[in-house]
Amino acid sequence: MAKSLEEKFQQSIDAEQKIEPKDYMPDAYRRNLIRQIAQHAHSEIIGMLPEGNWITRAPTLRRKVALLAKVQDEAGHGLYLYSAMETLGKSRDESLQELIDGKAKYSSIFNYPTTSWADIGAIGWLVDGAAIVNQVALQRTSYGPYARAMVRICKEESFHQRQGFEIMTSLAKGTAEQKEMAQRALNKIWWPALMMFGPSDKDSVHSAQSLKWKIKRQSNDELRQAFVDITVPQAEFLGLTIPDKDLKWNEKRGHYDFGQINWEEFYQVIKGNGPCNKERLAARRKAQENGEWVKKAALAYAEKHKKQQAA
Ligand code: FAQ
Repeated sequence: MAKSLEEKFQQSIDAEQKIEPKDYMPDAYRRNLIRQIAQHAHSEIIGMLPEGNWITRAPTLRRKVALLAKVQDEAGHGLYLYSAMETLGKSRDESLQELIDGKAKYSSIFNYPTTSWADIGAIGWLVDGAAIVNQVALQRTSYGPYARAMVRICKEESFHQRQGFEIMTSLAKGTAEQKEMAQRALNKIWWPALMMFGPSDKDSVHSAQSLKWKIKRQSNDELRQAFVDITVPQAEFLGLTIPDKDLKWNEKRGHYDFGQINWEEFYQVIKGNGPCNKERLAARRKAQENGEWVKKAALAYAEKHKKQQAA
């Protein structure tokens, strides 16, 4: 009996062949990818805000240049991701509108405030560190344009992580007050960083199908565990304490055991009730309004250029 299109599609996925924009794909695969890539792109753009807040207050010119470059890279990541999403037929304008209307999600982590310079170090170390663990796996995602965007993004994220870890090293090896700042930042960002990997596997809505389609290559809990295992020795190197009394090496499992995540907090944040959700969306809305004239001018110029080429 002839194989259905869906069966052939799954066969290509199982054979590790990349799906490209013009290939057949089930509608649900397309919708799921658009959802995940858009959420990812929005995270990059909203993610510029907490760190952007500290560019003018970076303690040295060297720190300022590095932070400026990092925040600019995040805009670039947003751009690659929106472009990958557009190959699936969803326009960037429509997707951005959903973000500023509060209908689209972006990573929960960016709804926490950055109140000290140490928070900038902890974001680079932990947030970019978590992003790398997730995104290294996504380099092997089944959709070609998303996988290729990830390769480039991972290279840049690794610079970001080192930038943060270097800030944390300076603070942790500095005065008692500086070490205390670093510890407070770790206390604040540790649990929200673990939440970045999404709900536990038993509560994840999309994981089973996404893993079957190889959109995701590892489950939320597997990635979270990998992040904990990588990060604990880094905290030890810094002489800082991870704020989890249940954290301990489990010889039998070959992994660290860790405490319960506050899922109530996670769901409140993704529902829009985190400490900075309203502020983040207001900032995006303002940027959209202020940039409208630039967009119009650029589009008018492109149109004029097209007419001249055609004449
Ligand atoms: N925050 O069924 P699942 C960065 C939602 S890195 C908010 O498990 P899925 C770099 C999820 O969308 C951060 N919402 O979902 C950077 C779904 O809701 P929906 C971005 C979350 O997709 C660093 C519902 O919960 N990275 O930005 C979160 O299979 C520094 C059920 O969850 C990515 O997006 C959350 N933490 O797994 C930038 C990576 N977790 O859509 C600036 C790509 C879950 O049905 C500065 N994304 N939800 O309404 C992924 O790998 C996946 O989408 C997961 C979630 C793992 C995030």
